[in-house]
Amino acid sequence: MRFSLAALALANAVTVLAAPQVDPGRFSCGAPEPSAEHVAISQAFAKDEAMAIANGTVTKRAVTTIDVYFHVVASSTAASGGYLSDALLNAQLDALNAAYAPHQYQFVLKGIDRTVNAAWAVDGNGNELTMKKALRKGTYRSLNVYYLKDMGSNLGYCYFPTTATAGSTTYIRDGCTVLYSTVPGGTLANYNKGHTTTHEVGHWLGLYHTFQGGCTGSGDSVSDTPAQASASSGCPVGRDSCPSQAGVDPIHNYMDYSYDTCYEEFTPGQKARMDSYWAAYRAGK
Ligand SMILES: *[C@@H]1O[C@H](CO)[C@@H](O)[C@H](O)[C@H]1NC(C)=O
Ligand SMILES: [Ca+2]
Ligand SMILES: [Zn+2]
Repeated sequence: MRFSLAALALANAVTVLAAPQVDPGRFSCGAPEPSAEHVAISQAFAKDEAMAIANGTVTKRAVTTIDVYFHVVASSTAASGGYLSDALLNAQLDALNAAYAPHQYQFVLKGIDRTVNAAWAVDGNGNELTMKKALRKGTYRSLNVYYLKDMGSNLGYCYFPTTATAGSTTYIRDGCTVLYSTVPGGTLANYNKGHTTTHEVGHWLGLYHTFQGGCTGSGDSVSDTPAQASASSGCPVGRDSCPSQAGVDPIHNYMDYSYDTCYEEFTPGQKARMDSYWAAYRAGK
């Protein structure tokens, strides 16, 4: 599909261009720009979602349970090499579940594996597919998260749901890659409560950034997230980057770029969108 190829090209472009250090003052996500085709799918979903939100169907849905595999890809067995402990990974799972529980999503940890590989532990040097081929588990409805020692200037990236034949590049690539130090208790100040993973999993479930598309047009294709000109940084309460549009910036939304302590919510519209993508692309796979 064109989307997969575009995503692949963009993801490569992002990682190749990534600078060799993280700016601790700034969240940066390397998820690919959604293709026009993907945006069209989101907009087609929006019509049915509006009705389902209005008539209360969305909140009455059963809990969706998602199997999770955490893959630790470290440069050494030292904590500073990215070798995350079970305690830290369990805290990460708890943070993820706390964020998604109000929206009837539950993540069940099915496995943890750890690999010491200095090349794989650095994102953006052409090893992504080889690493994932070796480590990916479950099916297209299973969430695979790879915690790497070095992500360049990104804190994480993830792939949107799409049509993926088992064994294809799109399928193997599917999942989220996250900087190890963002887990709860991790060393990255302001981003160490586990919500980089929450944000990336939002992409995995079909959500775009709240600032997608800026102030005009369909934005993130979700009607109850106010339009936003650009990513927020920190926790700028009252920021109103699209003054001619309704609402202040959704700085507390997990799909903005705020500090972990600033993040609070997904909206009903985002919950409905995740359900739409889940039903169409991942459920039953
Ligand atoms: C609510 O809306 C959804 C989505 O359009 C629809 O499938 C469902 O039948 C509606 N339920 C009721 C009770 O109206
Ligand atoms: Ca919106
Ligand atoms: Zn993102």
